[in-house]
Amino acid sequence: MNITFCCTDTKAQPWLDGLRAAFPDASVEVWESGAPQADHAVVWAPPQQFLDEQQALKGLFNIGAGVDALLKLRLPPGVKVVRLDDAGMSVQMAEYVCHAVIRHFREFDGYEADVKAGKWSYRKPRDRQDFSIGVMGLGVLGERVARALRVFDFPVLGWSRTPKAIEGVVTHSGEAGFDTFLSDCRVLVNLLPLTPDTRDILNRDTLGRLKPGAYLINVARGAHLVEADLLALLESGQMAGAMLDVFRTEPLPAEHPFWTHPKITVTPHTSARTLRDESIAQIAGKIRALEAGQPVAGVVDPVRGY
Ligand code: NDP
Ligand code: OXD
Repeated sequence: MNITFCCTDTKAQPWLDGLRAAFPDASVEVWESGAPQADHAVVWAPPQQFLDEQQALKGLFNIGAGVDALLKLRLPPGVKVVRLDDAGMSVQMAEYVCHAVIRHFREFDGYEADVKAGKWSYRKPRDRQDFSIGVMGLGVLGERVARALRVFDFPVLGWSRTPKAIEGVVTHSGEAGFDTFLSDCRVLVNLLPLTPDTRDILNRDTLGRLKPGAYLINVARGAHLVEADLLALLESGQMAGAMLDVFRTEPLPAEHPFWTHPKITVTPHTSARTLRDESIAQIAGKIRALEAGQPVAGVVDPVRGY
């Protein structure tokens, strides 16, 4: 078997070592132009040239959960695009979102500023029942996040394309459920995949339908958010703040207003990192299943876009 590795911004050697250990009889090499045809590829944001040259691929294994960068490309005929299923990401996402929610709810930024100014001050406890949190996207990551938030007794709502049942979470689905979902949220967490249906979904209209003083946590993709609309809603006081991990341009350009905005906290696309060992083990299992003609979890539907 021939496995090729083509991952932008990724140190190749540890991945090659792990994949070679999992498949001692296979050839596992970093892709270069003109390389022999491979059976499977392990990829992150590969160039179009890679796919144009590797037309015999059976499996294209993305080392992340989001496949938007991959689905923009022309794919080899019949190839299965396979995403990472959790592989240690959902617990990280739950940590990040719970941290963001609690930091905002408990006003820890304000306490930090007071302490820096040598001030011993109290803020009035907020009403938890008035802090309903809506999770957009109830897939592998969104469901874990919704369940984690319930542990702190916040009212939690969820929104997905098709109906879902999650204990303790009020769920809505599709276009029909979107308005009720939005109007019941004080905090909005975005965990949707980036597809033609979800691009720009966080905009002046949708964010404006949240409860007054709303807070946004975007951990999915930068292109979900119309950045100028968020700035306008923060300026008008309609929204209270945002914690953002993803941006339309990454790295976030030096002159971007988000860096220094007093109501925005930014992190560098780090809310749920790909964990190498877990990912190699998962991809190896999926390659074996595919080779054996068995069903493989996490196969992407290119028409649906995720
Ligand atoms: P999944 O594919 O498992 O889940 C996607 C969810 O979104 C599903 O519940 C799906 O509905 C819902 N959905 C899709 N389209 C629509 C729509 N048009 N309207 C309403 N709901 C919709 O994805 P994951 O949970 O694994 O990951 C989500 C995203 O998180 C990834 O695509 C990626 O972009 C981002 N991500 C970000 C990371 C970071 O570090 N910042 C790390 C990892 C992922 P249904 O259940 O009905 O299919
Ligand atoms: C992913 C990501 O999609 O890291 O996995 O953003």
